[in-house]
Amino acid sequence: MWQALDIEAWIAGRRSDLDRVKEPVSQIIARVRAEGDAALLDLTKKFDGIDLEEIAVPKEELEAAYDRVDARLVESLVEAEARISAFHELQRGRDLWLQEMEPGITLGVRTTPLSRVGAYVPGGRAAYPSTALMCTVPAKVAGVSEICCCTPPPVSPITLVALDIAGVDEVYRIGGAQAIAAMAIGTETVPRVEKIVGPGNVYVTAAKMLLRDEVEIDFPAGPSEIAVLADETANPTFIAADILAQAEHDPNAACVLVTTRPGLADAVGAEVERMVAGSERREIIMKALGNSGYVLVSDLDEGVATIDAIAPEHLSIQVSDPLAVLNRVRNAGSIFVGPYAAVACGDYASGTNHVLPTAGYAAIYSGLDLNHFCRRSTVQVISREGLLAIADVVETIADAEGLHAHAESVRVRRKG
Ligand code: HSO
Ligand code: ZN
Repeated sequence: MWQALDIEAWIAGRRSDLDRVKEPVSQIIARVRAEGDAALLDLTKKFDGIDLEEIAVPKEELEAAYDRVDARLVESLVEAEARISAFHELQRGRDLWLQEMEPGITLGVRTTPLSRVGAYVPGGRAAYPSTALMCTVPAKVAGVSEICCCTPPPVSPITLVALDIAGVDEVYRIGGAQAIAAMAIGTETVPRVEKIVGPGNVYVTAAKMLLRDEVEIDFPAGPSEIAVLADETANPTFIAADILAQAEHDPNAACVLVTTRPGLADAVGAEVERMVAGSERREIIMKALGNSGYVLVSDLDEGVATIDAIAPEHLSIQVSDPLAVLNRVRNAGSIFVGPYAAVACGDYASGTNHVLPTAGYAAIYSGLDLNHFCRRSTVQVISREGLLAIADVVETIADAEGLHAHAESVRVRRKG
């Protein structure tokens, strides 16, 4: 079960699923575009097996959900929200900064939140109140004025409580590609949004990618992944536990151990086998382990290069000097440093975001943070003195481009 991986083939194979579903997802999008709510109701019947009476969850249902959720869980969600909120609050820059670059020329940046965003929160196999918080709390902190959420029915009261704690404005009982299409295009019930964030299965991810002309998206966030970079000092039980924690998400989850020590790969394999035997989610884990395994490297330099090639969603660094390695790794969605940084801490409650790029996209995208919910405008304040200081340069380049009206727009001001 625990196997050595041909890492190049493994990397090459993991994006192929998206192409396979492009055709059926395009058809779903076309139906939502043409038929609006009627398509949502029909597709929900077809894919979720549910005859929806209403697409929108009424406010009273959100409030009533608290009575159906254990008090300790409500408290934990409140505590997790506070930590996520605090960490994202730290990412807030100034709404406006201005800097005098030279006499008469002041430049700056003004940051404003998006107006309306949509969060996709997966359901199906399990309820994900943690994802409900991760998608919406940063939007709230950023100051987004309207936050809506789509999640597949039946919607768990736990998810509703989390969405209420985060202060979400609207919740819709729609899942899959049809939910992404509804938020991107708009229907009678679901007003369109400016940006969609949140993880999902391959259909959700394909819909996000296909609708990029119409809506801003965060990044592809599919089945969970972990890569562990470990040396001889690592604890095989801790590593196996982290591997199982991500493997239990999804049959398509993937876990890779990159190690300098063959004995450690064997020890982790033995621990994984021992732990999986007692797991409730054994079947899912076994399938995920089929996409997982270990890579032996000759030293940490090769290990770091291997991690960069994988660009994992989560990286766990289990070596004698993990902070030194931290500085050398470039591609990873979220990095967990040292033996006690269980990935589950970031999944739920330390405060970092668990909505992260997967399938190697960590090489080019950053995980969900405050920046995803803001846009920036550059600003310049130029006086006559400042204009005279750059007039010659602007006019000369504008004339060279043959754009004489540009040059003239500066020249006329020299006189006035
Ligand atoms: N590890 C998942 C997030 C999650 N974990 C939700 C538990 N619940 C993807 O990063
Ligand atoms: Zn997780």
